[in-house]
Amino acid sequence: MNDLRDFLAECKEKGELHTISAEVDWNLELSHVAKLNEEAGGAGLLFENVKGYDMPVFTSAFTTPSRMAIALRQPSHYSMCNLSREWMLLTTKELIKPKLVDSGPIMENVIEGDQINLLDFPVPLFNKLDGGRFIGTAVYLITKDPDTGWVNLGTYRMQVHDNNRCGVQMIKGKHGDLTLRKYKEMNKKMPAVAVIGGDPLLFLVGSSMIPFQTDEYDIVGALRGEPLEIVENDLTGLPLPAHAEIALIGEIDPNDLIGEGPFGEYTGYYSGEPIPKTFLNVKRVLHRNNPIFWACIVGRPINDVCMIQSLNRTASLWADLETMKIPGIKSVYIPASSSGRFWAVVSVQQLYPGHSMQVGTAVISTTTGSYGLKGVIVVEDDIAADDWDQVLWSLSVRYDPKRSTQIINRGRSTSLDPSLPIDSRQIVSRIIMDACTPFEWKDKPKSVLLDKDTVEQVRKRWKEFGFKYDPSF
Ligand SMILES: Cc1cc2nc3c(=O)[nH]c(=O)nc-3n(C[C@H](O)[C@H](O)[C@H](O)COP(=O)(O)O)c2cc1C
Ligand SMILES: [Mn+2]
Repeated sequence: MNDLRDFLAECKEKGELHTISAEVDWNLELSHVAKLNEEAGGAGLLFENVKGYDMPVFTSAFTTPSRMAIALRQPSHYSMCNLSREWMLLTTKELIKPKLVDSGPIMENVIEGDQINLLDFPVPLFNKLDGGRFIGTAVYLITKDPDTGWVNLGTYRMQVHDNNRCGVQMIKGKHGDLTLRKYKEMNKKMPAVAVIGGDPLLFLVGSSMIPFQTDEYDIVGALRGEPLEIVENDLTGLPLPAHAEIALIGEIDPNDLIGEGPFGEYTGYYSGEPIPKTFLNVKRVLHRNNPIFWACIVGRPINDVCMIQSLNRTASLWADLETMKIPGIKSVYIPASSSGRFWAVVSVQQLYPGHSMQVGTAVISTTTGSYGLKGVIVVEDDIAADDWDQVLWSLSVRYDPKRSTQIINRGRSTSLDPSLPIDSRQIVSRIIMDACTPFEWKDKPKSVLLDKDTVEQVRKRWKEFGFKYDPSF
């Protein structure tokens, strides 16, 4: 798989793509059709006939694990937990650098200077109170560290301001922001390219917390199992994926700001009032012949963003815990329904007194868990971290609120947490819920377990009982 087109073809073949040929308006209608289809657990959508445009729009790429699995080249029955584990394993091995090629389909069309109009693309208005039309949702911004040459891909939402300027909302501390600060010190503008399309892994990796000074391209290579093809653009010298659909090439002036937002976010709430933010001044647009525009629907979970965050935060939290070499970790899960970031569940085989609480306190101290997470639930190893019914059962029968809870008063938060007052969202409290029977108890309650011999006997006689399905035990 080299590009978005290959991904769409594979989705189609597996019944995971629905094409809409009826005319749909970019103004609210498109996002609403997509959102309602996502809520029904529907397929990815390709809008072929967007009012006033002849360019198709793709949405809902990752709202089910089965399509996420296609992008990740994993078996389609894999759960999110399985997919995260594969991600963790592949990205903590040797990384694979991209391969520079002379040309690629992204060079097929070039638009320069005053010929550029960002609204020549079928940019949706997603929700009624959005500050404008957002061209960048399924997007990644490419920048380069002027000192070390580190190439970063980061997904930051992008609102169209006018013909050739669009906002880039880089939250403080994100890699794009750290690089921009260097340019600011040098009194220079930062060259940057916003890209849509290419291998879908590019967007997945661009929106993941990849470690500082690690090139996202190398992570994409590791997940692909082969190098990604890149071309070097003459205007900025930044490496672009050769098979991308659309590239907006330009620069960001660290000292020039335009009011951006609000935007109906993946938490199900709007981000606050318009705030002055940096923007991309687009000097050149590249696109393939017959380009496909790609967008992520937002609003209340489940949506693409929550799924992506669930995937990459589960993987990075799992990797963090592995790095700490805490024994007994069985599975880790940050559910998409927690907006893909606010709650974590870890399953652990308890080996010594205090072990389960060690896991809980470890989680909130990891790189992943120290940002925005507000709760950890630790369960015993007979329960998978992504089996919510069993997790709730655990909280019912192994958990005593006073004994099993610890509250941490101050942790790093996110400005997108709607449970905090709008003007003080820097700090959040955290809760650790230890839903494990204390290891040191001498007199443990006795689990009702099925008798092994009888189970074996039942398995042998299964067909005799007239069941039409095979035993799964
Ligand atoms: C669709 C989507 C939109 C996002 N929008 C933003 C955003 O506007 N600002 C931001 O800082 N992070 C945003 N994120 C999260 C970042 O992509 C994520 O933190 C990523 O790690 C950033 O890359 P970096 O670590 O290289 O800075 C978004 C993620 C997704 C999936
Ligand atoms: Mn990065």
